[in-house]
Amino acid sequence: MKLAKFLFFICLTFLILNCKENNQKQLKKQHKKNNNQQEMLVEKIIDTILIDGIANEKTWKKSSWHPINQVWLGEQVDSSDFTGRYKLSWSKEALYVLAEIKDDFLVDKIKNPLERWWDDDCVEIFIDEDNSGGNHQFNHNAFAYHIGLNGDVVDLDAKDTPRLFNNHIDSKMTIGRSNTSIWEFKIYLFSDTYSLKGDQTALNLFSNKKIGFAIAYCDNDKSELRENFFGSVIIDGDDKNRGWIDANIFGTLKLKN
Ligand SMILES: [Ca+2]
Ligand SMILES: [Ca+2]
Ligand SMILES: [Ca+2]
Ligand SMILES: [Ca+2]
Repeated sequence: MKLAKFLFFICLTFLILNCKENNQKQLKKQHKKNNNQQEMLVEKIIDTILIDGIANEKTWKKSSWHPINQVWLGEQVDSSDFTGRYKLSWSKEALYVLAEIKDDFLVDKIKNPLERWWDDDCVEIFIDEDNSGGNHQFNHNAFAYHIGLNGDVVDLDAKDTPRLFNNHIDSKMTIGRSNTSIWEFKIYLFSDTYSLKGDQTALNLFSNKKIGFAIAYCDNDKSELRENFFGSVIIDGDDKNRGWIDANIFGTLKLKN
């Protein structure tokens, strides 16, 4: 009898695991992202970018701003509560992002970076290295990096556990006048076979490469929970808080020399 029970549980576990894997494959297939959705061209760096939160590089001076102006959660607010914009560039080593965020109250009250990281102010950067689109909730088909005010980088690992991915993004933020912060990011890219215990060598970038990308800001000012969530891409439908699950909503970057 005991043996029968044991065999039953083994079979059940196998079925559940198999089902989960098939579901993820199915999801990837069903929702194929447009190869050029909300496409933007990104020019290569023309000088070395120092990650110091100061945008005095020639590369930044000649790049244009793009808005972070889509309400993904919460409501439209006035420009002193939140205004955000960003610039992009790339090198063989990494993708660079400069973000300028105006936020009236900077909140970092949850000391453990792995606890409700989205309820403190943070920049969220979405990366789908091969622009495949598809589900990435419990796998590394894409990443949803939350970068806190102190530079900690948090995402879920392949088993739904929050982890620090501080070796994926170098960043520095400085606070200037009028509650405006300047963030500089150097983002290393990893393939969908990435594992925390595996090889940590980042991929090389090259001209004409396409990358799934979006950037957002989680704004909390005076509340227990996040008040608003503003993103860079237009998301159809009522549920706009889908970036952490679904890489189909990301825009597309095309790298140019
Ligand atoms: Ca700099
Ligand atoms: Ca605010
Ligand atoms: Ca992918
Ligand atoms: Ca805030």
